[in-house]
Order: sequence, then C-alpha cells, then structure tokens
Amino acid sequence: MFGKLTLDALPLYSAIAAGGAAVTVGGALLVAVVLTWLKAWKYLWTEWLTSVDHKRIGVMYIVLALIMLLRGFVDAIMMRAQQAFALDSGGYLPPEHFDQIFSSHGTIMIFFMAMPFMTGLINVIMPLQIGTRDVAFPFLNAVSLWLSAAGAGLVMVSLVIGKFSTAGWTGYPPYSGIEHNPGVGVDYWIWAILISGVGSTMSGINFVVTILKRRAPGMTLMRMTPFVWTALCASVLMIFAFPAITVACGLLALDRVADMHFFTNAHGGNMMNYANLFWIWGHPEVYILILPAFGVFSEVVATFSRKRLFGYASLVYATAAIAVLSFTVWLHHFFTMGSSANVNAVFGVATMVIAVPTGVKVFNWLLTMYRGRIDFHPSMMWSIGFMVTFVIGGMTGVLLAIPPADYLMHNTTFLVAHFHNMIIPGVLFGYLAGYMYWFPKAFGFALDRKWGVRSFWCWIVGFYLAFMPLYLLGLKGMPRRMETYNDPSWQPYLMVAAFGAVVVAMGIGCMMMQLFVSIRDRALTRDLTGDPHDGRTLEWATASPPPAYNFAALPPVTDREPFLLMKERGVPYKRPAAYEDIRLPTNTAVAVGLGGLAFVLGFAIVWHIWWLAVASALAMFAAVVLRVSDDDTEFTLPAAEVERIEDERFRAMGRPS
Ligand code: HEM
Ligand SMILES: [Cu+2]
Repeated sequence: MFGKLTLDALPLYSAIAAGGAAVTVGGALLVAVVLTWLKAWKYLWTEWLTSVDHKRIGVMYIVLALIMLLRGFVDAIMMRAQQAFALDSGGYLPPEHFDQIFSSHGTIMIFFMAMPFMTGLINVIMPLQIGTRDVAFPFLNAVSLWLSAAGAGLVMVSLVIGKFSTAGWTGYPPYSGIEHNPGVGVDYWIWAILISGVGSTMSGINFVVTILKRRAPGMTLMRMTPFVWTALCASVLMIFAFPAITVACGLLALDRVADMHFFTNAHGGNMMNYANLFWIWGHPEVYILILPAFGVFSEVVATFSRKRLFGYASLVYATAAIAVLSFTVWLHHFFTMGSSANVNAVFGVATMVIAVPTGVKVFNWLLTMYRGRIDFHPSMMWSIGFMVTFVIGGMTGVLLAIPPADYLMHNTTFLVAHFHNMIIPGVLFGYLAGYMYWFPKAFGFALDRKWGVRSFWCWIVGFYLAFMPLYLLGLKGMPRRMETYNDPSWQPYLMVAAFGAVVVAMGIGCMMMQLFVSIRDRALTRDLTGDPHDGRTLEWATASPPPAYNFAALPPVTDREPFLLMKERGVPYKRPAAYEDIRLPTNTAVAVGLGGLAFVLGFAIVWHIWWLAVASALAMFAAVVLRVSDDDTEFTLPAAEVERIEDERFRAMGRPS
C-alpha cells in the first residue's frame, strides 16, 4: 500500500536531521498560521496561485528562488562549519549527512534558486520591454512555474520523509546507481530535476515564441533591449539543453527501477553516456543562467551611467556567439576520464575561445560607464562588483581549460572556488541587481538604498573571504567534498572561508532588512510615474505595478530606447485617442493543480507507491484534456474599464487628462 514508505523514513536517526525536518515543518506551519490569521488564503488563491499573468508568475518564481536561496545557504554554512572544525575529528556532521548537504546545496542553488530567479525576472520584465500584453502561452507559463515548485517541494520533503541524494549535484553513476546507492535519496534528486526540467523546457519555448512573435509594432530585432536579447538566447539554449538532462535522469531512473543498464559497466552500459548527456545540458546551463544576468548588467549600466549602451550591436553578436559556443565545450568537464590528448586539446581551445566574446562584453560595459554620470544605486554596485570579480574568475577558468593543468586541479577546491567565482558575481549578483532595479516596477514602491548598499558590501567582502582561500587550498591539494581531513595546514584557510560565509549571511540579513524597511516605508517611496530611475526602455512607460494588460495601447517603436525618445520629444505619457476592449486570459486552478499532481507523482515513484503514481499520472492526463477542450479561457476587459484604470493612474500622477 505504501511501497517502501515506513516510519523508518522519519529523520529520527540524528538530532541534526530531525532539527532540519522540524524547521521545515515548523516554517510551513508558521506560514500557514500567519496566512490564516491575516485571512489571506482567498486573496492568495484568487489573485496569485491561480493567476496566469506573466508579472505575477514572475514574482512567484522569484519568491520561490529567494526561499530556496535561504535553504541552499543554510546548507552552505553547515558545510563551512563542518570543514572549519573537522581536523582529525568527525566534526559535528555524520558522513552520510554531509554528503546529502553538498548534494542538496548544489542541486538547490542551480535548479531551484538560480533557474527560478532567472525565469522570474524574464517573466516580469521581458513582455514589458517588447511592448506586449503577456507571453505567448500564459497557461503554459503557469504550468512551468508549478512544475518548478513541485520539484523544489520534492527536495524540501526529502528533509522530512526519507533522505536526499548523496551523489552530488551531478548524480554520476555508478555511485547514483541502485547497486551503490539503494536508498530513496537519488530518486528524490532524479524526480525533482526531471519534473522541474520539463517546466524549464516549456518556459524556453514560451519565451522564444513570445519574443519572436509578440513584439510591439516597430520593435525590430535590433531594437530589442540587451536583456531581451539575452533572454532569447538563454531560452533557445533551454529548449535544446534541458531535454538532455531530462533524458539522462529518465534513463538513470530506468536503471534504478527497471534494472536496465544504460550507465552500468555490466550488460553493455557505460557511465560516459551519462557524463555526456549531463554536461551537454550542464555546460550550456551555465550560460542559460549567466546570459540574462549579462542582460541585466547592460540595462543597469546604461541607466545609471545616463548613457546609451556602448557597442549595442557587438553586445548582441557576442551574446549569440556565446550561446552557440556554449554547446561546443562540454567535454572539458571530463578531461580526466580518458579521451585522447587531441580530443582534450580541441575542447580546451574551444573553451578558451568563449573568453573572447565575454571580454567584448566587459569592455562594452566599461566604455558605457566611461565619462558617464554614474549613480551608485545598489544595482550599479552589484554590476561593478561583478565586473571586477568576474574577470578574476574568468582567468582561473582559462587555467582550468588547459587539460594538463586540469589533471592537477579538477577535483580540488580550486574548482569549487572557480565556479563560485563565476556563478556568484556572474549570476547571483546580476539577478540581485535586477531585483533591486525592477522592484519598483513590479510593486509600485522602491527598495531602500541604504540596506541595499550594505547588503552588497557584505556579499562581496564575504565572497572574497569565503572563496579566495579555496583557491589556495586547491593548490595545496585539498579535494572537494571532504568531510574530515588530517592536514593541520588546511585549517586556517577553512576558518577564514567559514568566516566569509558568516559575512555573506550578514549580506542576506541586510537583504531581508531592506525588504522589511521598504515595505514598512512604502508610502514614502511610492512610484507614481512608473519611471523611478529615469529609464530608457519600454517597461518604464507603463504604470508601477503595471495593469493586467500592461499597455492600454501597444506603443509604436522607432528607436532602441523608445521611452527615452518619447521623453525627449515631450510625449512620454501620451494617451491614445480612444481606448479599446482588451482580451485577457482568465485565471485557472488547472496549472497549480497539475503542479500538485506532479509532486504527488514524483513522491509516489520515489517510494514505489505504484497505485498512487498511476492515479496521479491519469489525473494529470485528465486535467490536460479538460483544459485543452475548454474554449472559454479568455475574457474581455471593456474599453470603459481600461479608461477608468488609466484615468486613475494619470490622476495619481497629477496629470488628469
Ligand atoms: C552564498 C555563498 C555560498 C557558499 C558559502 C557556498 C559554499 C559551498 C561549499 C562549502 C561547497 C562544497 C565544497 C566542497 O565540497 O568542497 C559548495 C558546493 C557547491 N556550490 Fe556553493 N556556496 C555558495 C553559493 C552558491 C551558489 C550561489 C551556487 C549556484 C548558483 C552554488 C553552487 C554550488 C555547487 C553546484 C556546488 C557543488 C556541489 C557538489 O559538490 O555536488 N553555491 N558551495
Ligand atoms: Cu563547462
């Protein structure tokens, strides 16, 4: 009846695991109690959970990302605490538990923090920047969100019922195979990634179609903002890369459940099939995450330097070049696994080539800032911090791209330092810059600058303290994923690294403080114009927060910085001669329902509760059939209502008609 699920699945074997479970369950209960106390359930359900509005979906993605950032960071700080004190002793974490933590940290940060953050930012801003009313497939967009949430939910549930994978975020066989890893942890990992990955593929399709088909009149490709360009390239990568990991996870699941042998040495399988599939997704994934962050930097640097972006066209070509090249280098992730020297050399050189378009971009940003009137808004600080730090990380990457050097360093903390050095400034700083830049657009009031700047300084100082020692440790030969060690000369570095993580924790604290202070003082920082930063692109032409339909009349575009041009001509808030009826998608419970069923399906397969798996799969199928045979999924917002909403906005701005 319950498959492999018994009371033994509860985390009573260790106080720390039980504590983690208690925090998870307690946190969920606390949220539920607060929502009940605020009587917010109905509002949450009708306005948010069932919404198909791209802005709300984007905000929900970002909320998911921020929650998972906290979870992933708790994992990080637990690892840093373990390694700081585990000299010649077991430390405070049992080995099995430490392995779960590095696996969940990597998995969460990549799949459930960075991916939702990126998808959320694109969702909120891209349709506004191209001047459209919604993404091409609003319902599909909601399904993607809820599939991501289902995956994240599976990772969180593994804290309470059963265990998480101990096979690292890459899940390499044979260790992730059933023979060496018979527990449910790897299955949680597989189904979390498989389910959320399907959502990511669909998001990619949705964004590409939206950008290609739904631009405002006159918005040619070369008038699109850099952020939209990077979103387009990242989405193309998502469409081609994510099926590879979905297939890899699917085959690994078959190996485990159906005794197949895709990735085993026995019966004709080969682990390298997995390594290739995984990294054919994994390397482009880095650029899926980083390109939109580059897009954010381009927007932020232009706005806060008060200058047109330097070298727009070269930036676009560099983005496209990076996207193409990112598919040609995956083999550098297994230089040491027995390819010939020539193969390694080709992939090493291909890897180094990516540094060229990336360098082009850095110079574009620097030259945009050159002689600009720079405003040190927190978003600008994140951008400058990124440029300095990222260049260092890039150089260590070129080092690792030399196969003989990689033989020495690949499984050491040098590598850990390198990829955090790319992904924290290059991805997370970019998203945080975007979060602070566009927050007033999404919510109608600005984030506090002071706490933003404080958060930035803690993050960047903490980053250097936490990761520079790892480069040195790597050169001294410390392998990654070490639970204990007996070389006393490592310990001082690990203490500094742990202290760095504490400073990053203060940065996260400042971000929470910033949100709290900003919400408290929101009456003072209201953004009535919709244009708090003196912006240049279309998203600033509409109200903050934008109405459901974004633009009462789709704005004609004749320039790369259309809103700046309107302001220069003195017509930024020109009202249409007459308003029209607008068709909008209606809310639906089907998408969130599908997410819930996908969660149940994943959980059922993890625990081999086959009747439940079949039942939830059938229910999903039925829900999809019901949805696609429903012709009544849109409603008309009458012109009079549009006019009323617009009138109200102009009155608030002090510009009654
Ligand atoms: C915020 C501060 C962060 C700290 C202090 C931190 C710390 C760590 C530590 C201690 C490890 C284990 C290293 C080892 O086993 O030797 C690790 C691994 C990892 N981290 Fe982070 N991390 C942070 C942020 C991030 C972010 C933002 C990402 C991605 C977006 C990320 C992705 C990863 C990945 C993929 C691994 C490899 C996990 C594995 O070995 O399977 N980390 N991190
Ligand atoms: Cu790579």
